[in-house]
Amino acid sequence: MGQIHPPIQACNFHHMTHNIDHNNTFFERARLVIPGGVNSPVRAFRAVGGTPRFIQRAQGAHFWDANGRKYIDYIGSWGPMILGHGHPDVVEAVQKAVTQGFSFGAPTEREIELAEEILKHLPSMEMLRLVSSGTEAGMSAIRLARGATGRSKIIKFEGCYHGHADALLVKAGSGLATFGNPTSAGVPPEVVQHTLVLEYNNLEQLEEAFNLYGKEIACLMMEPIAGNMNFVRASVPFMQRCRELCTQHGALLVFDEVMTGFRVALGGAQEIYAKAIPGFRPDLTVLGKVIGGGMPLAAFGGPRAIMELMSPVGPVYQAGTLSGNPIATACGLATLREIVKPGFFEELSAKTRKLMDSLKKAAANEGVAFSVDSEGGMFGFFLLPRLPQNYGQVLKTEGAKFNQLFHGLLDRGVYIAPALYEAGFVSAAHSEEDIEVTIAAAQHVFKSLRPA
Ligand code: KE4
Repeated sequence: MGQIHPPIQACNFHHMTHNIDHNNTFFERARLVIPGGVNSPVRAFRAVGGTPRFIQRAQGAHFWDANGRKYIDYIGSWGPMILGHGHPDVVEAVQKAVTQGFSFGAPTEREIELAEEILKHLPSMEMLRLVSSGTEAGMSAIRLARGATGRSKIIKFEGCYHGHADALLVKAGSGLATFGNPTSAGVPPEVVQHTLVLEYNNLEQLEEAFNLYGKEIACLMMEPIAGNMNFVRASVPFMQRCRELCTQHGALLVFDEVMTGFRVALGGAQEIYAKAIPGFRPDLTVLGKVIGGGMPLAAFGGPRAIMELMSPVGPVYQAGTLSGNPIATACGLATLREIVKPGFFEELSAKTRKLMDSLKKAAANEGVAFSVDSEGGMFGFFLLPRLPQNYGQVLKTEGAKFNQLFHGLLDRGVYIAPALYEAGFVSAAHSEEDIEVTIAAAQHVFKSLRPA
């Protein structure tokens, strides 16, 4: 007689029946039809090894994998899920939106509402354009900076990621302030010949680059707090110099706040730097993740004089079938309406900082070198005695140790980023209990990481 199937509702979770690991089954099937079995490389667990978890559903601070295993989620879709998964007001807004139509290819009121809401919190921006991904927003901002200045060269920093547009897939050149080489196959050298890659927080290289090429530089693009090398802050003196040199040479300062926007503070990282540097503001800002609430939505914006260079008003072309998509704008707007509520960021910041301080203490108890940092609902930690200031220092982390930490936590139901150069995220849905469970799990793992 065939296997007696459990009641239908249990089937949804593909419980580990007869020791079948459904994550593995899905992964093998996925790899036959999708490169690496994933639609974005970091999800494949290649850096940490093991089988990616195929997520069946998520709720609050948790999600469940194909075996019905529950995890505390510190990825939050790499930033968007700042409220946690399935916030009732966001679900309701999206459900209502889908009954009114999925996509029109024509303007809607909600795009205006979302634009107005975003602009309310970012005084450096008077206008913005909605697009469908951070890559698209970053790529468009570069094109706009080049159109606005009539210049071709751009500066970026090693360890910062601004999406996968060709001109940005560049690694540092050989010597100081030399032009970059492609980090990816398929990017012709001439496409990156105008991209200068400098070391983050390196004042000397910054000065040299502007001395050599100042009048040819269209923009300097940076993550103000670099979440793509886990969590590295631009020092205030460095940030001040970026601003001064851009102003002095007529280059635009482009803040890539796809990850930090509406995540580290309501006004993003630029609000934090404006507190340290009076009158500070970037020229252009790139946004994504939180403003879409988990749906495909991103944006770039700045002063009216620059933004009105964008088609159809000005000569810089950019377009998108699903830009400002009505379901995505409903999701983004409902998300923003929650995070603007009084006390939201204070509470999120305190919870995130408590988690970091507790992890640091747990590591210290086992003599494990561990440094932490956080801002708002974004955090980073390093198996290093001190916080790194640039990509080279981040890479001093022993990969094997990180992998041990990653899998030790994963086995205890705590899901952190499967790569040591990625940041982590706490949501409003993470409870005191979630934090306690995480700390307890980390205490176990740090014991196994105790130095010999
Ligand atoms: P998307 O094209 O992935 O929406 O955004 C690109 C991007 C731009 N700028 C910053 C600062 C970003 O962090 C990102 C995307 N972040 C990665 C996580 N490090 C997304 C995760 C992934 O690539 O799957």
